[in-house]
Amino acid sequence: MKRKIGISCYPTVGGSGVVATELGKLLAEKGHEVHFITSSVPFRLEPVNPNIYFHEVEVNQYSVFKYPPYDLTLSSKMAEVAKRQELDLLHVHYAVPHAICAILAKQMVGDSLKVVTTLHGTDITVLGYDPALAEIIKFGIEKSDLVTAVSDDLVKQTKTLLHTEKPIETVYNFVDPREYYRKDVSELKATYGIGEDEKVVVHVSNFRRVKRVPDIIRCFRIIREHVKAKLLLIGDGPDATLACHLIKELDLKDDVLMLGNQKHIPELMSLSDVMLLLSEKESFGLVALEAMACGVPVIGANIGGIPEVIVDEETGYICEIGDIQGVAQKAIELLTNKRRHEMFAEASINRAATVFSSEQIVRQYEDLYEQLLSE
Ligand code: GMT
Repeated sequence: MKRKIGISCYPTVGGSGVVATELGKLLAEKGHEVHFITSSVPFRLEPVNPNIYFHEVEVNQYSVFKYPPYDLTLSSKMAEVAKRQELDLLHVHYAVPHAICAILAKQMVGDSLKVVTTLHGTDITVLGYDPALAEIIKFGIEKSDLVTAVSDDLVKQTKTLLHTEKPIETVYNFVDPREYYRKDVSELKATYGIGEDEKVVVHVSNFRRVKRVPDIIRCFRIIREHVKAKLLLIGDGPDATLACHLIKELDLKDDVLMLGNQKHIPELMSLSDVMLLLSEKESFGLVALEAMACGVPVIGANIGGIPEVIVDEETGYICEIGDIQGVAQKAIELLTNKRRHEMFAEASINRAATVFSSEQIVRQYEDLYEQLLSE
């Protein structure tokens, strides 16, 4: 059945915003009416689709407020859009503030409006430890009509940390195979000044401390001692300056390309040979999946949802956090053993297409919506 769905997320660069936006786009393609209710146009919301609407949450500044009331404005906007457009449900990404705002909106609209909350990680693995926020996160989860999380590990962590019995469904993140596949980019490689004979190691993140970008750079130093290679660092964030200093200090300037935030991720993945994702917190690791879909084996940390995405010794390797030497050795092995690299690349593509295909995951969300709305 075609439904009217409101979606709220953090619209800026980041896995949760990407997943929420891609989900909205795919639901719209399938004929559902999708209303994005966010502070700005989500950055991946590009193609035109008559089923997609955007409602901007504009927070007015009043001198009586020390802090602009974003959460209240969002709740009010959600309620207004839900009433006007007769939405069936609000699918919100992150418990705080989005689930809380949706619950408030539901109180304004009435019980027929359902609230679906997807947990992406940081609200549990970081904010969940903050005593000032734990209670409200728990409230947001328990009062939602349906809660999903992006990995089994996140489900487990949420239940343990917040002491909640609320059923939480795992719905994995996904990639759209029409966008994420290995492309022919031999010319592009040359435009980046990367030689035909050079291997490419890639890392994509928001350069927060938890991503352990210095570990990536230190690993690359060891890799480069054995293999002719370049390191692509994609993304930006608090540790970008630290990364620059370390690159200089380790005399790697000529072999590291710091590209900042980039839009054409499938093309950049397609010129890469191995991805490193060595975070100390990662509920899923969407970038690992994006790499796999483009035939790039990933070496990831044994943390959070990463081992649910990467199959150790099959699509990549799982290493312990901080094991720089071990990661470097695995990377060198993959970059120098052509047969093994081909096997891992093929297995990565297959896994992305079977376990994490957008078609399958979007259907899973649709089935959950239907179950909820027919209760
Ligand atoms: O990783 C981040 O810092 C960004 C964060 C977000 O809100 O986009 O990512 C979280 O959600 C992604 C999409 O579900 C997951 O792939 C990331 O693993 C998760 N990040 C963390 O758990 C640290």
